[in-house]
Amino acid sequence: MSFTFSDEHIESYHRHGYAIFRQIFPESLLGDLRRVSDRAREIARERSGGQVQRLQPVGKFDIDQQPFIDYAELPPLNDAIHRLLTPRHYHADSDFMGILLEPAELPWCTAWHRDWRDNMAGLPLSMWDELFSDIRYFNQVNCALYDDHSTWVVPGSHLRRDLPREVERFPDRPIQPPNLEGKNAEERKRIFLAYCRSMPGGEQVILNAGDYMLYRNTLWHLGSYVPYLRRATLHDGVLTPEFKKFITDAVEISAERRKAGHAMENPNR
Ligand SMILES: O=C(O)CCC(=O)C(=O)O
Ligand SMILES: [Fe+2]
Repeated sequence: MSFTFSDEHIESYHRHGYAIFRQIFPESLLGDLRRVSDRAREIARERSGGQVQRLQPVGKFDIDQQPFIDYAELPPLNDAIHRLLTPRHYHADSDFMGILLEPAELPWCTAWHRDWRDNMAGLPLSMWDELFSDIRYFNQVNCALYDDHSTWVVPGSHLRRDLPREVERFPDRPIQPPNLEGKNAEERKRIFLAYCRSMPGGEQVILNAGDYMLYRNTLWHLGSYVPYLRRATLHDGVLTPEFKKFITDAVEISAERRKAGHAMENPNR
């Protein structure tokens, strides 16, 4: 059945920190987006090697932009975003939208993190902490062009700071990903799976091709990647003018403060 927006999407977003608009894409658009994502993969690997995680923003590269424009304009998607958030929220900003890709050679995963808090060295913690529950900020998208179960989340963690069991699991900053050094592909997969599962309350998100997941990036989450499952997942922000300014400022401020030797602050100390 094709997609229909309902109150359950709103409820899921606020309660769990994410909502999935299942099968919101027409087949033809999915095909066009897959075609340009092949080009994105080529460019990303040429520039950054086979283990590269993403190409971002896609608007900066020599790729046919028409499918991204069609994605940006898709009426049922814009309607769902506006009903779930507000009419001021918009997606597919060409300075931001990217594509997440599978690695060419070896499995790996990111560390468990909350975006802008645990993955931005140098950014003052207060910048994140003050805006943490403000719905104008921190809305993000993974939109799967192929089946994708790379992403893990701790549902509901966007509603609160860290629980004692999370502090106990990750007492230090920066949070380390699993150590995969010197391991073969099979061992890496096994080790990272244990790491994903070691987070209390962590759950793997299952997206099928054509599913659009909108989530609070203040959730605890991570990405886990294997070379044998093709991945092309649009990685987008649902922005407001305020959030766009935050992103620009945060990138600049963190770079300056890193240069000045500021380490990552520990929210639990
Ligand atoms: O690959 C994913 O789905 C998540 C990636 C992520 O959380 C990140 O790079 O900050
Ligand atoms: Fe993230």
